[in-house]
Amino acid sequence: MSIYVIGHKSPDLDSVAAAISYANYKNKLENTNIYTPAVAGEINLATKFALDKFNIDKPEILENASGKSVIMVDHNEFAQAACGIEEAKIIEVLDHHKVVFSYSDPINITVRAWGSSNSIIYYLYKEQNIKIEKNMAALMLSAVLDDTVITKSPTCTEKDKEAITELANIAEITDWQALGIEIFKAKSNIKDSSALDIIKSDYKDFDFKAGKFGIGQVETVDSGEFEGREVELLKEIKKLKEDDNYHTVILFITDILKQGSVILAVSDEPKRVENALEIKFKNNQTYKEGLLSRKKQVTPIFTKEFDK
Ligand SMILES: [Mn+2]
Repeated sequence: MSIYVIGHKSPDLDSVAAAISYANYKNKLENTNIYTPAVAGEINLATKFALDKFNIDKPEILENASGKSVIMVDHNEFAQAACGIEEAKIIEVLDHHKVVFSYSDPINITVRAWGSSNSIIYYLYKEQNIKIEKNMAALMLSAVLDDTVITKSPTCTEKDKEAITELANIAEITDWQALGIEIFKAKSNIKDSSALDIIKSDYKDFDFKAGKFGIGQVETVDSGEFEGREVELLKEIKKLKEDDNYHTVILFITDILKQGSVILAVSDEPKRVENALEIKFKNNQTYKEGLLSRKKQVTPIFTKEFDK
């Protein structure tokens, strides 16, 4: 019997790396091999880059979690989890997002308000004195760099910075900033990506009282790659909204060097979205200086406005 360790749908690098590193940790801790990393969908460009670079296998895709034993990592909302999660046996949760989790059985839940799931997992390895292989450390480091936007994100904590320094040591990577830039360059390489791939590369559903929200974010070091694709992206956003009955679908194209986001949105209540984010749309798009983090600067505001 396998226990699947799995991150959220539209998996990002932290989510996939957490599945791999936490399964490895649990297997070593319990001297077993029942913990199997899995992904809830196709991996994105940053994830592919890191897995290829550090020679780590892509986890299998778990199409349906129904009837399976599962550890949820890097998420705790059923709206973001693999299909069939309602009928899965949940063993454990490890995460760094706002908690909306509720379950019928007592289980272990590890949540820290840190910048990356892999920072938490790193501290567990350390606490238990479990050796981290060089390539595993490099993958975990990549995930922390990605989730904390190379420490520039407002979500980055001292714990994340410590994890970065120590993981870089173990991985024998002297210039972790350069690795971070490489990861974000891989993400910006979207020439061959369809509009839907771009929207879904880091995309989360939220079930608010006002309705279902889909919030996508692309972080780039070269927003020029996205210029001229706004119309095509908006067309896909509109289609997604209609097909899946969303209240709002919104995409943030965040330039981490310019420190701001282009925002594309289609909503049942665009005025409320404008007021909440203190923006003004023109043809369903706008730019917001200083907006970098979905988790810190968007989700709390939307929860307050649309989940009351
Ligand atoms: Mn994460």
